[in-house]
Amino acid sequence: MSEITLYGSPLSLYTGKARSYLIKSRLTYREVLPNSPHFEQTVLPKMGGRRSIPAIETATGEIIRDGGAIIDYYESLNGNLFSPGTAKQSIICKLFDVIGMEGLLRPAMHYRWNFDDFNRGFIQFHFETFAPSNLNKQEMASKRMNQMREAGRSFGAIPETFELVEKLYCDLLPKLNSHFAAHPYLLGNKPCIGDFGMIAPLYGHLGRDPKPLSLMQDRAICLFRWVERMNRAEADIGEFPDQRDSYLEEDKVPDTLVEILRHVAKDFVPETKAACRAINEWLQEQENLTPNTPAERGVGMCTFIVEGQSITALAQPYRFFLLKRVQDHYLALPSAEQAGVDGLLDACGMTEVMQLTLDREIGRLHNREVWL
Ligand SMILES: N[C@@H](CCC(=O)N[C@@H](CS)C(=O)NCC(=O)O)C(=O)O
Repeated sequence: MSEITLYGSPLSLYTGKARSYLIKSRLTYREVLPNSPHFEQTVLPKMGGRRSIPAIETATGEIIRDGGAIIDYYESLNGNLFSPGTAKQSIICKLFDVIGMEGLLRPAMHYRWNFDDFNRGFIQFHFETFAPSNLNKQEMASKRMNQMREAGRSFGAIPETFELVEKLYCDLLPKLNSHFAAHPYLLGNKPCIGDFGMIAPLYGHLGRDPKPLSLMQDRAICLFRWVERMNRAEADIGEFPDQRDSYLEEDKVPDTLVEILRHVAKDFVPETKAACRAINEWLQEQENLTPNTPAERGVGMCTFIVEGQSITALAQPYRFFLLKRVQDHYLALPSAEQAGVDGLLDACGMTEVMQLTLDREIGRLHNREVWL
């Protein structure tokens, strides 16, 4: 019998992160859709009132909801196997985790939901598989698909921004490709937490749905190879001369990553600033936000400018829950190491996000992110 049950779906963005981690850790698991009576009766009640995937059920029956929490759980058991220990690499690794989880939602949703001619049948098939056999699959799928289509709009992918979203993503592809032409993973020959964050948008949506998959295969072969590699237990680095299973030496962060981050910063930084402001304003208005109240996915909208274009998107507390981990890690570094990190973040155009904090902290309780 398998040790771990992963509740997820092949097309789910966040499941891709947890799955890849389980695969790379060589943990034995079986993946099932969250639609069984066992899921409804035993798993869901322990998910903190939020029906999201991924979630896992451990061999001892413990339920963990949230891709990041699943990885934290196994990283602490495995001696932080995929967390580099040096200053710059650990900061960059954690930053890529935030970007993967929160910073590429617009292209991920745009390339799924706004190319019906390419994607419709493929997406419909998967959404129908979520429906338990006693329910009307088509009806359930179309209701859920409409909700997700709307979620894409709430992340800022609307007709007015399509051109910009495509331009930013199409400019990102060759930068990612150049990196993965030189290195199998973000920080060398071994995946790190940042790779697991990035695989979330780059597998389930951008590396699997027909439209963006063809774009990736056409324009970014080495990026596509990384997507494959992230879903294989072995290192899968045959095309590289160096076969060692380790991070780059001497805390090296390749220039190709700096290039990627500089590009991502173009919308990640203004969006994070605007979301921070919006969430802090929202917090000020809350008179009765008692400790341990769940932090919902979005608390209102925020507007920001990217390359002269206005974008309005959901302000998501989860971004800051993850970002705080980068900030806390930085603050715990000796000052000499902080100075090195400062120079690197500056070169990446990411200095500002390190200073953006919410007025109230977020923690986790009973499988939910909560306001402390
Ligand atoms: N922070 C969560 C997000 C999970 C999430 O939003 N999953 C999507 C599918 S990819 C989902 O279940 N959405 C439904 C919902 O949130 O209600 C994680 O990292 O696991």
